[in-house]
Amino acid sequence: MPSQDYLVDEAASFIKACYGELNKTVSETKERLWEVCRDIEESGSYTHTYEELAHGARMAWRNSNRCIGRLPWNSLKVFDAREAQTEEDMAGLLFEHLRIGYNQGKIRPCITIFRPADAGSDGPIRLWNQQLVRYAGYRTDQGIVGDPASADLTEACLRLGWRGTGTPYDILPLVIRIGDREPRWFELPRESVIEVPIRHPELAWFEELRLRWYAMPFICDMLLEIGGIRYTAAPFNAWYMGTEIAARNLADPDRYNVLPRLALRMGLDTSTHATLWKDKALVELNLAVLHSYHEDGISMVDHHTASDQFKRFEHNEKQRGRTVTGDWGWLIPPVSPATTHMYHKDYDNAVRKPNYFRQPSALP
Ligand code: HEM
Ligand code: NRG
Repeated sequence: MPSQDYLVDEAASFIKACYGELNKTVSETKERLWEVCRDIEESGSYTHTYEELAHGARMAWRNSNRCIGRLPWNSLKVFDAREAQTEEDMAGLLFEHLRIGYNQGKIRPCITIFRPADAGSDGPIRLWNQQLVRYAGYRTDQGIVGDPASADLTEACLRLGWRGTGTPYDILPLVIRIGDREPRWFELPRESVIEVPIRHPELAWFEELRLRWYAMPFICDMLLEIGGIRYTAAPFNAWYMGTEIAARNLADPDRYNVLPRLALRMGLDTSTHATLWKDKALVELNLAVLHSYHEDGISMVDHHTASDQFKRFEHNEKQRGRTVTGDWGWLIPPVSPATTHMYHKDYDNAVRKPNYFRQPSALP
């Protein structure tokens, strides 16, 4: 548990910043500061109002140095799930969030916030999934079948008694653990898990590669810290930038590694790097992913548009009298990075709060 001094300092600087941005009066701010300090002294902690929670989660997105998608930070929809007690209740709320966030393809950025680490007597809530929808990765003698990034979670799920069908695209269950209770797993409602078969606008044979990805990223494993309060389960979703799927998930040698297969089908000379066969295959794969999501009516942004939007975010922040922090190595896209403005400037990678943080893996 954080010390009381830490909590008071963090809480006070958050309340001042938050209330300032929300144009609260000086007396309202003072009153809330007094109340928060009193609560921390009396009980060791304090509870955010819905307004503080919602604006805090939005500030945390604005402060996410690795995120290129921050332009609409102030439109994040915030679901307050601090009252949820049982694993069943939590699973139900997350499946509801999945539907509302997906919104039939017109994706809305949303977050569900469960009770923080030191509230309640059961210990912290953790979701074991990296993302709500992810493909299993089975370790076999012939290597991994499915997504290698999910190999550990897949083994943990198998130990809990879950069984997949062994395809490269099995959807993992949601796993929730409250404190040191037994972890519980829930199969996702099939009808809410939308997937996109990847095809190419010109190359008709492309679909024979049988590549697919799920519609929407829904991060489950980060810790949201607002005013010294640590929300260990605060899963959020928005939409994909095409390169995340086409240049990384499907292309990385230690993920689905499809470039060699794709290059072969394209008839490229793979005998030497100098033919740029990887680059040629990458471009067609990126085109195919953008085309498929677009044709299916599912929100997705290409990396050039995302970079223009990030420029607008930088402009907006300047207008508001704030500076933008960023992690250059993450902001630049993994294909054609030097075509974006971010490539040609420096970013201050200072960590501001509220923010989303990596936390130790919850897996046993
Ligand atoms: C990272 C895009 C919305 C928080 C990223 C990355 C991309 C991205 C491309 C780098 C991911 C990687 O290389 O693995 C977008 C787009 C969004 C969006 C297109 C559409 C609106 C959000 C939202 C949040 C968020 C709603 C939180 C409320 C983050 C965080 C990271 C990140 C915390 C760093 C993740 C890590 O350290 O692994 N985003 N994002 N993003 N984004 Fe966003
Ligand atoms: N690269 C990961 C997802 C990381 C977050 N990206 C977003 N977030 N677009 C992947 O699954 O490829 N978001 O909230 O939209």
